[in-house]
Amino acid sequence: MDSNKIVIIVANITSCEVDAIVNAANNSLLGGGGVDGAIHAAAGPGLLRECRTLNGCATGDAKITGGYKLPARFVIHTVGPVWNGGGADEEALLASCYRRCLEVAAANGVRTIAFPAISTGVYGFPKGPAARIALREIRLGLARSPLLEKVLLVCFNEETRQAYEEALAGNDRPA
Ligand code: AR6
Repeated sequence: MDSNKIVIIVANITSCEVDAIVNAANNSLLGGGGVDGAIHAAAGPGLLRECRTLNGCATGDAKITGGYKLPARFVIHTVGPVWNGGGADEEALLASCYRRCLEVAAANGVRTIAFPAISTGVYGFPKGPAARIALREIRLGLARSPLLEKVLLVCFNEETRQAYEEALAGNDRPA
């Protein structure tokens, strides 16, 4: 069953040995804080050089680069929505991030991929709803892409891990 391919881990995503790691970036794709800063620091300056050629990225979309000094071969950069209370299409935009990352991954032969909890840091998206959206889109993506063997949900804190565990068990509270 596809759910067996989804693994929740607590880790620094920069150390994940997968084909591709996902970056929760901003529209410029030129770096920032949080997971974006950690990925650029670990990948080295080659990543920023390649990002400069991409002309940024729309919210909800994704673009791929090399992984440079990272163990991952690729970085898939996506731009999550800033949480504004829920009335500005945030849920659809976050779903689009996961969907586009998985499409870009499939188009590049990616078999193993690691996601951070997109938008749930600086961008303020509530962790429970974000976890449910992530799981729903990843399950749909797994059903569409038989090549995908493993999807890591990488948590940087206990709250995020809890949100994923609850969403995966299906015993979470409704949004
Ligand atoms: N590994 C895994 N997860 C991490 C790591 C890491 N090394 N570092 C942070 N997280 P955030 P956003 C978690 O703020 O909310 C940047 O400045 C973090 O605990 O990195 O999408 C960009 O340039 C949280 O659960 O991303 C944008 O301007 C999750 O990653 C803006 O932040 C996302 O937190 C994007 O905000």
